[in-house]
Amino acid sequence: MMTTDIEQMQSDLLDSVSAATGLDTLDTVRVQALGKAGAITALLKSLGGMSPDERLAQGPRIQGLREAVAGAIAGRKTALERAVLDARLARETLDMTLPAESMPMGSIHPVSQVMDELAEIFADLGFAVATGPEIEDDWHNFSALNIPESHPARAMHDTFYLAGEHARPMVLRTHTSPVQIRTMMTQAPPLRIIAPGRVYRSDSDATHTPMFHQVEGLVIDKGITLGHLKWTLETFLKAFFERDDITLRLRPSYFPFTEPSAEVDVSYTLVNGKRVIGSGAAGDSNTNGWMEVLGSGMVHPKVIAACGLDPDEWQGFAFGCGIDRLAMLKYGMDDLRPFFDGDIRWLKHYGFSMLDVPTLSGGVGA
Ligand code: 2NL
Repeated sequence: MMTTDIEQMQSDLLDSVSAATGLDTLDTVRVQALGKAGAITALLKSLGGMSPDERLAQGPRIQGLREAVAGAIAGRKTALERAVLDARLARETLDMTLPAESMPMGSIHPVSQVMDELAEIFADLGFAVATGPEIEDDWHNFSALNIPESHPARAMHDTFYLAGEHARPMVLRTHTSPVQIRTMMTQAPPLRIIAPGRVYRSDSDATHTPMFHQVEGLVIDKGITLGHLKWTLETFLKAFFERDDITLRLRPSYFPFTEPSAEVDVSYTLVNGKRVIGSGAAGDSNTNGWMEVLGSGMVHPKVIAACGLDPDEWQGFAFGCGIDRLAMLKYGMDDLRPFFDGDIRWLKHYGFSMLDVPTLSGGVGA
């Protein structure tokens, strides 16, 4: 083939490439030139039948033609795609200033709602919210809390132990107390904190789930007494259940980490067969009673000392309770298990609007 023919072919093909106004037309040009039966492909094939001298002369020309045309096609393709995208971007505009057409359909889980309520109520009393790891070593979860190696709470059937070799045995925390231990060890007293969060126990039936939620509270200061504990819990429970007719009963109890220890009961009244927190107390035993809601006590001197503080200088009180149980009592659920099923119908029924932010001024459970 003559040089002029190749030059003519190149200029014709480049013209076709520039003339292509759409990706389809461009692809037709590509097939005609470089496809299986394309003109350039035919030229490349013809190299095989040439004499070595001829091939040496024609090869570079044909390859040059192929490169020029392939390059032009690629360039044109990029430009056309860019034009398509630009057209789409110009067409598909969003007016970000328009109001929303409908509200998002998610809802706030009752556990989250109650956690927010607790944070709000205790913030008003000067408590900060503290958090910590859910995987703990056995010192922070047990030893620092005066729970000896032999204590039943450490037994395999209650605690989830992590497999593998660790410097200390690792567990899924069985309460949020290790958060308070860590706070006592890193922050100078006086302290007022609540520690809400997930806790784990190897237990599963109608009233127990292997993961549940707990909140603990801790005050460390000078001259703290059981009187401060009782006032704080009474103020908290009145704010939480949003009624003033709440009577507390403190019963002597035992926890390794508090001395003395007290279980806290609140009075309830039977209304249509359901227990409603408030009023009653003594009176008719058929319609009134006491319900246990919290465990509490004065922080054991050994626990204060384990955290590096002098128990003769610093004292305090602590308490703990289940958040899931608090939610059930306040919002009238009678089964714990649906809390963790993620059933959209249950959430629709018991969930809260994300605009329903608990505030003391607006009512924490509004
Ligand atoms: C219950 C009882 C309680 C505590 C938790 C605590 C934490 C520290 C020191 C001392 Cl760091 N005490 N926490 C105290 C008394 C009771 O929980 O029945 N929970 C479900």
